[in-house]
Amino acid sequence: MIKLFDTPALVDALKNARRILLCTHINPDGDAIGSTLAVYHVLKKMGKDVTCACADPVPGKLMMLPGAEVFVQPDALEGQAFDLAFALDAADKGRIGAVGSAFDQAPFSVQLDHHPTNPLYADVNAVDGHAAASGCVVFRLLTYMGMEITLDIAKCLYAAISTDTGNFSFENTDGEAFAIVAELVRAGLPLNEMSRNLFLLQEEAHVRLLGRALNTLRIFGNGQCACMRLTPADYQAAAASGEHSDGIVNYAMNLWGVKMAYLADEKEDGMVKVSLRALPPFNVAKVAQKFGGGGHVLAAGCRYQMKLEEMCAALEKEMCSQLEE
Ligand SMILES: [Mn+2]
Repeated sequence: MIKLFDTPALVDALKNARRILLCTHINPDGDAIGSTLAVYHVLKKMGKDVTCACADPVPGKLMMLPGAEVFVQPDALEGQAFDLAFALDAADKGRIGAVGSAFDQAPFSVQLDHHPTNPLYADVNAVDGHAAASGCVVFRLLTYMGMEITLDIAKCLYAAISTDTGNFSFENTDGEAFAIVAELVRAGLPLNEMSRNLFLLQEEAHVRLLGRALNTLRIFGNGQCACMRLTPADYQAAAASGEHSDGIVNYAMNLWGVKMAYLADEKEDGMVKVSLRALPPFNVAKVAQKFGGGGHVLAAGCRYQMKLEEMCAALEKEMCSQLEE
């Protein structure tokens, strides 16, 4: 296990402080909330006065984590003084958003993170750009401190590590991630219940919207491309809003033989929001760029003003030209 250069200094800072502000990044994910809450439980056990803050609310599916209800938003920090500010999973200071002023006002700051681009913005920095999740670095910290992995901590660290590794399927999933989860299971982690909550349960509006999209599924490019579309009428019929389309494009992408896929989502203002996916050697960032968008080679998107029919035809022309290359 990698020993962090700054771990002893981080532990000293925690021991010496009485009032501690824990914070994490905007639009928090499982690693952000899970890592922060794991540290929260440890510090409470040490008798510290701890406040957890985030610029955005905790997402609904993470509210089942023990302690999730203690998070406050930045306005609740006004007039409060802290001895120490501790940021978790925030790749740079801008990522903590409106909690930044409270972070700056603390006389001493520490951070723990796993983003390789982290500029080491705190007084003490426990950063390992090779770790699969901030939750892995938190686990090392607790091991170093000799802290017991309680059931609450196990649940929080599982949420952190499982979400940042795409439920142990992304390229970053390493031996350490599995070794830590083995420890969490030994600590009593209810694996089936936790993974069902995090990865299977969906809102009704999402499933109804998916049903509408699946009805439009079309294959083209000799079976190598697939697409689906959504219109404002679909959102209305499904009682859905924008975030309910997350992940729908994958149903087109995950068909046997398909190499590129898109979801074209017509909006009320006449713009079409497009999500694109690909397998190597194809490049959907190039397709998105033609329409003012961008992203990664294998996952990209754009928003473009065009009639839905014409937009689909234009996208398909670009995708088919890659098949011929
Ligand atoms: Mn992370």
